Amino acid sequence: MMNNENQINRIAEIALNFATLSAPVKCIRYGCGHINDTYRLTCAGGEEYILQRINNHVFSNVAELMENIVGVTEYVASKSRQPDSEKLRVIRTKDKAPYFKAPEGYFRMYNFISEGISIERVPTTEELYLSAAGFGRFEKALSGYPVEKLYDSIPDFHNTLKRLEKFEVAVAADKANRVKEVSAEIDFVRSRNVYADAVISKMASGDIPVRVTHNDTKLNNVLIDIQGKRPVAVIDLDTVMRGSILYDFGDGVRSGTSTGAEDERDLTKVGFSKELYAAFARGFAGEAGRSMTRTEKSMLYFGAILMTYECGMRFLTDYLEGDVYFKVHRDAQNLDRARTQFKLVEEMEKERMFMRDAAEEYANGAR
Ligand code: ADP
Ligand code: GN1
Ligand code: MG
Repeated sequence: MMNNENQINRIAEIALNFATLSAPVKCIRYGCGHINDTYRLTCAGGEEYILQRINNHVFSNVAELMENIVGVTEYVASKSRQPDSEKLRVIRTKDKAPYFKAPEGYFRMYNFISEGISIERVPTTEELYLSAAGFGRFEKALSGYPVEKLYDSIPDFHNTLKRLEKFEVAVAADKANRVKEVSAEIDFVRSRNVYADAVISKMASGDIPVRVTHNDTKLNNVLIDIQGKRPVAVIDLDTVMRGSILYDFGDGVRSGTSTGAEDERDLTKVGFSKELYAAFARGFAGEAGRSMTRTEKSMLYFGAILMTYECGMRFLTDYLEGDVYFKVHRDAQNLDRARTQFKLVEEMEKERMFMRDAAEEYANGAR
């Protein structure tokens, strides 16, 4: 194993393969994503970049993944009147390729967007409103993007039924010998199994439209300018593919409306905030509500319950499989993550009428 300093030096060396404006001088680990290895790179002329080692275990076809991302970033940029520095752009290698294959894996580079920040704690209502508006605007910008141009970077990503099957396989296999510790959590997943089919069956029948969606609208995947009171950019485009707008509304609510951290151990700190929910619904629906169908508007709230249930199930599956998917930094972190999600599901279920009415009202009021 390389020590940290050698590893960083090696990353800086890899950066030399990309067409940066001046030579790389400094590189630090950056962000709190669960999937890729992210570095912030500073160059001699002061320009900054994001350099990422793509998680090839999660994204098996990097060429297709990067074709998606180049297409989407160029399209979204063409729809926006923001300055170029605020638009996410793939920085090519010196050979003009969208990624670089090193012995350590696949790397890609983006411009570093410094005009906004992503929120990594419980947001204020204003911060969540701006983040939601950023995601809503992104949906709107992508509404004309041809679905058929996109590869499924992770097939069946939000097919909750398949997620449930995978979960049952993990329970039966009990690879990490952890089933005995988590019978209450396993029961929780099984008790809500009717949720799993609700959206995919409606997408299959055409009752819910298939759209180009982000599919990972977690709060730290959007950059906002708090002083300027505006959203800046949506990032982490690995999962942009065919999906439902319910997923994007839902995952934003999942990650933005909890009163505690995603991996909080003290569940008394974790709860669903109605005030934060209203802020998210106002921001998201205010931007994207106009183009939603009646069925979508009436099911937005369910997207939130579904995404929270699915995410909790995914954390629990990973815990049972021995923590092979999501990055973990301590013991039982995936189990703690699953527990917070299940607590949120229970609280959302109690507030479902409020959630449904508020989201529908904001979506109907959208101009
Ligand atoms: P992961 O897939 O691991 O979640 P992300 O692409 O979300 O990786 O990047 C991790 C974090 O790095 C983000 O949450 C954000 O804080 C930061 N980040 C990523 N890309 C940029 C960018 N172009 N400009 C500024 N910050 C960025
Ligand atoms: C992962 O990459 P990141 O940290 O933004 C995951 C999401 C989960 C989220 C839970 C590609 O998102 O689906 O909802 O963790 N991304 C992928 O925090 O699996
Ligand atoms: Mg991310």
